[in-house]
Amino acid sequence: MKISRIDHLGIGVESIDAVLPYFENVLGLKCYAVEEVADQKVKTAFLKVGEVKIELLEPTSPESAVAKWLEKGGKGVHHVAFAVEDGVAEALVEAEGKGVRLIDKAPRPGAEQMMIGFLHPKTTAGILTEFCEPQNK
Ligand code: CMX
Repeated sequence: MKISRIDHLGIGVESIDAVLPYFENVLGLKCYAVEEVADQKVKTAFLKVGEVKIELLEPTSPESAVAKWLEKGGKGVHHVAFAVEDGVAEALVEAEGKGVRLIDKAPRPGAEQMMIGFLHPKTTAGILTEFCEPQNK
């Protein structure tokens, strides 16, 4: 696989509205998009730091992976997303071939018209890891 950069850091929060003033008024970052990702049961808000994005993640259902993570005491960075140049599907196959446990066997739609796929944190140094690429390359 060819990872070109960190695309974004996913940060899990109970409420985007409650934490946005910290990111905007203290850090001086600007929220440029808010989007609900029904497939992942989250509302997202994006801010840019140079090339890297911060994705705030607020659960929209108690069934959301982020809701469960928050409920179990999760705080702060929820996942790290790497941009893969040669395709999420290919990267997932390669990772699985090297012994990594997949959460997603195939790419799924994510925010910002990206295709995404997750690796299980138990096999990725404890970091919930996402691969992503634009849907229409
Ligand atoms: N980072 C690191 N470890 C995590 C984690 C996270 N974000 N979420 C869960 N874990 C760990 C737990 O601590 C637990 O470890 P222990 O067994 O040592 O306690 C282990 O993973 C299993 O966790 P669990 O609480 O039993 O939860 P589940 O197995 O039900 O789900 C996971 C865990 C990662 C499979 C699930 O959260 C998932 O499928 N995530 C991928 C999808 C996702 O996160 N979507 C939201 C973002 C979408 C977006 O960005 O658009």
